[in-house]
Amino acid sequence: MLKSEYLQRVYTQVIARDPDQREFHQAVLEVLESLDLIVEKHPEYEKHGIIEAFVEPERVISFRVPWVDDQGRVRVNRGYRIQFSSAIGPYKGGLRFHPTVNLSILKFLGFEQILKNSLTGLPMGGAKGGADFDPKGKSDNEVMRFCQSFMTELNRHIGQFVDVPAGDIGVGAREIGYLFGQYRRIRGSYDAGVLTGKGLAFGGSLARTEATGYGLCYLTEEMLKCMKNDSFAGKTVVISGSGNVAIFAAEKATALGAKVVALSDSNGYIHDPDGIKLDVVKDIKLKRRARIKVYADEVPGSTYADGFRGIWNVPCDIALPCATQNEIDEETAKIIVKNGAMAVAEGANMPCRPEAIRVFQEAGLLFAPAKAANAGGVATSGLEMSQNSMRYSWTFEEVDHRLQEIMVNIFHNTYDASVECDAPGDLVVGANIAGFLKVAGVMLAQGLI
Ligand code: NDP
Ligand code: 2IT
Repeated sequence: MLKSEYLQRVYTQVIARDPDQREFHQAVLEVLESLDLIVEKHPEYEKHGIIEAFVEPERVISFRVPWVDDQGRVRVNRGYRIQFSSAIGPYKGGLRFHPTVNLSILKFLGFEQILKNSLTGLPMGGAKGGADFDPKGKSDNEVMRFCQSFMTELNRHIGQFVDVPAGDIGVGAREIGYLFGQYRRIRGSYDAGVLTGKGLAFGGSLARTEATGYGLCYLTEEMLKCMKNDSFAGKTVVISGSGNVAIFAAEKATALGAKVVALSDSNGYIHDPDGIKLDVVKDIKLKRRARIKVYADEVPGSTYADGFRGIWNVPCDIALPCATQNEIDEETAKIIVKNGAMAVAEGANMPCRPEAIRVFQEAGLLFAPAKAANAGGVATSGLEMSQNSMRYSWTFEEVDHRLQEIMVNIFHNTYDASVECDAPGDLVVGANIAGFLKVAGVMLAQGLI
């Protein structure tokens, strides 16, 4: 139950409107619990209906995506784009292609994206989209035909000043290339800034591929330094997932002196007590698009076990969940604590259930929430948009340096906000409030209501 009668009323209405959207309810409740600490000081929010508007997407687009498989059969998937908030800039956020995609998941992701993008300090609104299409086991040609069909519908809703999609689960450089090609053909215009995560030869930014994982480690390093006078050096790290975010988080954690000993995919996990060999992982996952299990076949001394949750039985100092939402529940969190971890930072979006976060915080672990910790990806997307507008490219070092600055600033703004609302060190509260105050201020200033 929320303390504020106003916030409780808004939350009750969110549930009544869409009773089945559990992930969305979860994301909204977490933010409203944080706002409960400040809402009394801001009667203007209720007067102007700010919270009611904030939890309702500006636009929800749903469409049919027909495509032809390699056997010549017509398949039909469902595509979406949730344009959640354009208060502080054009809608911005990734596209997810995964069989579990539905409105609840995309609304939670779009909602969190508003606050995450606000924290970056760059002018980007919040959005998310995708389809219940499973790229696994599909040929390149099938993926291409799917992307072309998806963009044939999506193109009318996006643009560099309107809505700028990027990648997420199941959408990487290959998919963005096909999507951009179709956009360009349909529109007859080279609008590089309409998508981010593009190939380097057609307007992509150096360091965008690495950005989410690197950014996660930059923020975590700053958190360790400022809150525990410590660092990654000499620490044992476990990272779930083995996709874009996980691989580059492992690369940066290793560069900062840590030893990464486990990675996973949706089938199981690998454990390499000597430290994961990233060149092998990159070859398996990025080049061969094979399963993580192959690592244990090829690297002596490493082991594979079925079941992706088992990875959290591997003891670590720092846990970086980088796979998907709600993979760490209360019981799993207790195992991580019992095994002696000191910090958890979310590379994935909402990988920890609320009860798990409580377990970490009550046990005194440092906890960095996704909105702050994984904002480096979208921040670098913002830098890609800047470079596209200038028709110019920065070097890897320039982009990486800006990314580091942004992540350090996000940590401090988040930490300071937690102190200001009497929850010092609670970065969940800090990220929600620091992100929200800016968006709410703009909604009031623009008179959206
Ligand atoms: P990828 O598609 O590159 O990799 C996803 C990884 O997570 C794979 O190892 C995949 O395993 C695993 N995974 C996906 N779904 C599930 C599931 N239901 N259960 C168990 N494992 C699963 O995606 P990203 O690395 O880009 O994304 C990972 C997370 O990071 C997501 O939460 C995403 O929203 C978030 N994120 C991504 C950003 C980006 O820039 N890409 C930016 C900020 C956050 P398998 O191969 O078996 O499916
Ligand atoms: O969740 C995320 O922040 C992303 N998938 C990246 C979005 C983006 O627009 O770069």
